[in-house]
Amino acid sequence: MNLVTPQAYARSVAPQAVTGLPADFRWGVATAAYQIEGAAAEDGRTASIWDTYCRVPGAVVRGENGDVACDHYHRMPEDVQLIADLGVDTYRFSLAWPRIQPGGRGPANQKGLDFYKRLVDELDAKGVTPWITLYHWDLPQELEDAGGWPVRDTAYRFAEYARLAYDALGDRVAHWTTLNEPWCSAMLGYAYGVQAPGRKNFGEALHAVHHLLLGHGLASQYVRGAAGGNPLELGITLNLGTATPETGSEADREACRRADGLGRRLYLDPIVHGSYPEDVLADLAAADVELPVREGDLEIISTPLDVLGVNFYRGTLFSGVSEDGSTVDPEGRPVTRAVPRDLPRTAMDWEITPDELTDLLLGLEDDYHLPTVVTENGAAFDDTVAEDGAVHDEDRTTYLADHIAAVAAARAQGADVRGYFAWSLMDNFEWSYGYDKRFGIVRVDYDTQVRTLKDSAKWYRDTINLTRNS
Ligand code: IFM
Repeated sequence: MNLVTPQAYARSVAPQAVTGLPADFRWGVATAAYQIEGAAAEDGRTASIWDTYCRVPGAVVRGENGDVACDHYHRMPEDVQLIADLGVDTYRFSLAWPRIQPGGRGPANQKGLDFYKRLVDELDAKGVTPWITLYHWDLPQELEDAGGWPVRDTAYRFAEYARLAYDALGDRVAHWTTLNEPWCSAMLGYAYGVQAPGRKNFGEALHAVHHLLLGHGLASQYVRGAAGGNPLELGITLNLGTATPETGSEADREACRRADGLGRRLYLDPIVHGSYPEDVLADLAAADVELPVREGDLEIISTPLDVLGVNFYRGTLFSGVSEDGSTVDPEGRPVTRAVPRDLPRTAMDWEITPDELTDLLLGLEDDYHLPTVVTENGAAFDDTVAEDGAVHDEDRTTYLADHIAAVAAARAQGADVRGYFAWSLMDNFEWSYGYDKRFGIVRVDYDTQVRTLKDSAKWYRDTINLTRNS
């Protein structure tokens, strides 16, 4: 197959190319604690499942880890200045649970809280709105040792940690996201074993799904109650894609139903409608898996939300038939096969499908009627540094421009999309890929920790400026 290379994909895009977004559209950049902070053993922080997983031989490219990462813990004021210089309204970051509540139990660690208080102070001083994610994958190792997300108690531990965080920062921060991408925590971490904690058990992964959602609901209940009259925008962020059938055949349509069921509806139906999708429960029952739902759980999980965070990277074409023509796999399970398309790809080998972001946002509007913010979108490309130190990442600029245009198109057709956050502010620790994949609009030289605005960052800054003043 002749797959289009990033070089062929890139084109020169002017900031004026983005039209149709209102002056009050929310613009942001996003990061996550373990990916940027470093200072892994400082000021009382204890190990998370990622600190442990990174030490498993072969788990992470080149055996890398987040011990130092972008050293953001020590360079935070300089990084906030960088964010302010980009002209964004909002900075989305996550709190490190093992920094705030070492070991996942007991009282708050004041030094951990103080770091985030200083961060919020810096953001306030620069006029940038903080948007907190409570959990971006760094479960305290002690809680994993006690069973991790497949165990019900972890949901209650998460709610307790949310209480500590909200009590410390809730009077100054209005935007709270409970979980980032629970599908990844559950499926990549517990079913496929390619992310921390690296288990491979489908049944346990599905128990993790329910307990993540329960933790989300319990934390949401607390935050809603504690907010009182304080301004609050509460949400959850999901990684979502679209599932397109390769043909109109029953098998391909069924494959899409299954993929959409396990990837999107399994999370959004209980959160928004208060029930798990019947067809997914039936598929799970056929695989001998039952969700550990107890009376009252679904009421907790469906605690009202103000906003849905959407992380979009790609859509997928699905077939219900394997390459050898079978509709079942060797274990007798129905085939759900991603079919590669002749499309441009990023350095992650992910297809670039901006039109499917429009489709996704319109589908969410139809099915769930929630205001949305694209809380992550961006791309890794193999950047090169020019002789003068600049990074001419036309491919990334093209990617951002096409996806922002896709958001504008969705809005024009009725989707209530209120913001867009670029992933990521700066190059960082890309989980199992280590430092190999660079998603930043700002380059990080990991030897010197020097930050350099890539051309995409300058384009983003100018685009925001133009949109705001249009
Ligand atoms: O880097 C990750 C992020 O932590 C979660 N969403 C996807 C990004 C790119 O893989």
